[in-house]
Amino acid sequence: MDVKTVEYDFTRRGAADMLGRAEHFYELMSRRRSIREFAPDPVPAELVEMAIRTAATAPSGANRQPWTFVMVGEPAIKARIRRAVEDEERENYDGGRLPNSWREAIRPLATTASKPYLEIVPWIVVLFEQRYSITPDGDTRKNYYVKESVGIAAGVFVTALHNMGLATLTHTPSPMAFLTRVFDRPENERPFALFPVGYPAAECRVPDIERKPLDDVLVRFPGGPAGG
Ligand code: IYR
Repeated sequence: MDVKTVEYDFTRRGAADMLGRAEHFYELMSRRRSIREFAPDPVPAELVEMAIRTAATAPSGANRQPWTFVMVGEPAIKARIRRAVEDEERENYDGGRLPNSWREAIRPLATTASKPYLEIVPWIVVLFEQRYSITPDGDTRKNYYVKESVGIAAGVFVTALHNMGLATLTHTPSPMAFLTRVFDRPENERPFALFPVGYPAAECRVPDIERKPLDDVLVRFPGGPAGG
């Protein structure tokens, strides 16, 4: 094989260190919430860039890294996004486009078509998936497991923001095709999700919802005593 390799720079830790780090990280992540009430306070661009840099470390099919992050701080564009999102969401909520079962499912979140935070937040990050790549010669090249790859990058992004003390909302305004036009993105890209990024408003409240207990999300196979 003529594939070039380099040594993997990996730290092997002791058991107590591992458990301590695992518990600390769980405590941190279990406090993360999606929020819909943001403070207008500015956030240095550098912090959002670090979160994007971190997100872009995600694994991806054939290492194609099939993602593009667009970062918006310009008030006029944020206002345009808010208008377009609210127009679509009014169709969903008030125009009857949301099926009743879906409406029921999101009722505990108390969401409405009104999205003022899209203008209040210092940044909006729009994540695009690259359905295929375009080479410098203009040829197209297939990407692999695009949704899975971009989904993992989105998870790392949300985690990086929370770890540095910022908050976000994973938002998939529906439909989101307008984002391709707003940012003049090429034909190979599709919007994947939109993330308002900032600090929570001082009076920020979140729905009183809970995470499933471990035993509801974990199947041990074969079964038997926990930790066995
Ligand atoms: N897109 C709408 C509705 C909505 C859908 C889901 I799934 C949610 O978890 C929350 C809301 C909106 O953004 O309001």
